[in-house]
Amino acid sequence: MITEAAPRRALVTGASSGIGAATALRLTSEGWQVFALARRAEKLEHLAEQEGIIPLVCDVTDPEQVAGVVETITAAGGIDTLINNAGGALGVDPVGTGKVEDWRWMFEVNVLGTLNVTQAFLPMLREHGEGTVLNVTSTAGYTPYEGGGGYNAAKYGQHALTGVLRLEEAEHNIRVIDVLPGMVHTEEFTAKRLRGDTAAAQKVYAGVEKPLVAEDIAEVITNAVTLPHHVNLDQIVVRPVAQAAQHKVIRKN
Ligand code: 8X3
Repeated sequence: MITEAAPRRALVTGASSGIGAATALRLTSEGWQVFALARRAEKLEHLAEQEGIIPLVCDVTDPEQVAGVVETITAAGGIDTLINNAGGALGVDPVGTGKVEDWRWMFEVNVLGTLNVTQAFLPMLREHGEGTVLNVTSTAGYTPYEGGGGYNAAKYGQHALTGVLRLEEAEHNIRVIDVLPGMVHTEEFTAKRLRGDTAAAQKVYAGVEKPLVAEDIAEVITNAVTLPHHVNLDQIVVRPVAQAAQHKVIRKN
């Protein structure tokens, strides 16, 4: 008798735009069922139309809201894969003058958001028997750069959390993957970091012929989570060719 394998099921946080939205779309195009999580309902509308995507509104920094999402997803059949993508940067100030509230926000969303969602879903992933956690951190998580300040600190923190989780959860057969993107040209990331200064945001990518786009990272994520479960790509650093290192970006005029 031929039986069809059950579809894989993932939760993607920060799914309303950029890497998160592209990942939700890419996974569903491969037959996955995806719970797409974001803070703002109206930003999820475009995904709600996609077959295979179930949008869920939730702020990952609020443990009560996250607990509600666990209930909803449990009732809907659960997940085998958690993709912690929610995060972001705010400001490019030097350490000497950086704003504590910016640092706090970055720590909340990148580190504590990942912690909240991971803690909430670990029992489900352990019970599944072949769970996967994939955290989207950043090259800012292992290379400091001027103006990186709070973002570097937060991403180093999230990167460390990811490494510890891999060590602790191996005995529960949960693989833990760290994807560290470099320069990715998305609608929101740099605009938010530069507090809406879109002209300055454009300059970040000026002359870079082919920065990465969200779909590139979505492809990397999809490949990593669809490999046989015993294959764990611990850390995947993804940069455009034009960004050989944080400080070395090839720009053409
Ligand atoms: C984004 C990469 O280079 O802006 O996470 O720090 S970078």
